[in-house]
Amino acid sequence: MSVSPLTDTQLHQYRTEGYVHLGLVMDEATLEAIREEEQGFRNRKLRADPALANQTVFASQVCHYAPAVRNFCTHGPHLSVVKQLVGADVALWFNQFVTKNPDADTGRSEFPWHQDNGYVAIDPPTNVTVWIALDDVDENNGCVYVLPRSHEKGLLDHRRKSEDNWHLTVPVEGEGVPAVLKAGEAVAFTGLTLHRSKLNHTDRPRRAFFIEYAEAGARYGRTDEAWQPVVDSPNTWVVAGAAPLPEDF
Ligand SMILES: O=C(O)CCC(=O)C(=O)O
Repeated sequence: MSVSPLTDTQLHQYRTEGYVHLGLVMDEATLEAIREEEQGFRNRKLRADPALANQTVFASQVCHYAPAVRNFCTHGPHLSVVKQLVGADVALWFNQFVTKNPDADTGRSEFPWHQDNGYVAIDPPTNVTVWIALDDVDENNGCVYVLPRSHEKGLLDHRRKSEDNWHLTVPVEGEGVPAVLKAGEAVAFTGLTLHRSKLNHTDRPRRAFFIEYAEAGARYGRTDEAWQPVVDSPNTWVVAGAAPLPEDF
């Protein structure tokens, strides 16, 4: 399958609003293969911690272990559009399954407002997150909400949600816009776009997979660390173009 190039209007929306819908990016066979890989990670995690059955299950940097995911992240039909958003030199920088189990409305499956760069900053912040629904998602089962134009605020100061919760967050007023998607469809947003997801009120898991791509020449940094080239991170792979050679190569 192929993904239609973004029109000038869509590119303008991404630049001004901080997000854009990409439409269908995964065909049925890929979707099935990736769902099967997700199930494998989830089963393993649930065996280790049965309490996750009514919380969100995360499986990060799964490319090494999951060939269908790896093939999609490095050769998927969405990459042409990613190049439109990031530029010719693109590094696959992060990938993660996020499976929001029904939590019986206890609040444990909420993912609070944050910018992806609030966890690990990227410089320049031209990175994009491609968030792909593996199930149909809407307001009832915990779709992602984006806050239009929030990327214009720059990198915000994120704090732990609470002492016993590892999520980082910032105070936000407003609801945001729900990204209602069919399985296999994606929304793309910038590393500075505030987003969140609410509870899964259904009785079935809400499965999603997201990928972050950065400029291959970008640097990454956590608050207490010096900037490092993105390509020096062990999980990074350049999927288009090339990274610039460092001075001391
Ligand atoms: O998939 C979700 O519910 C939100 C996940 C998210 O925003 C993240 O992991 O950064």
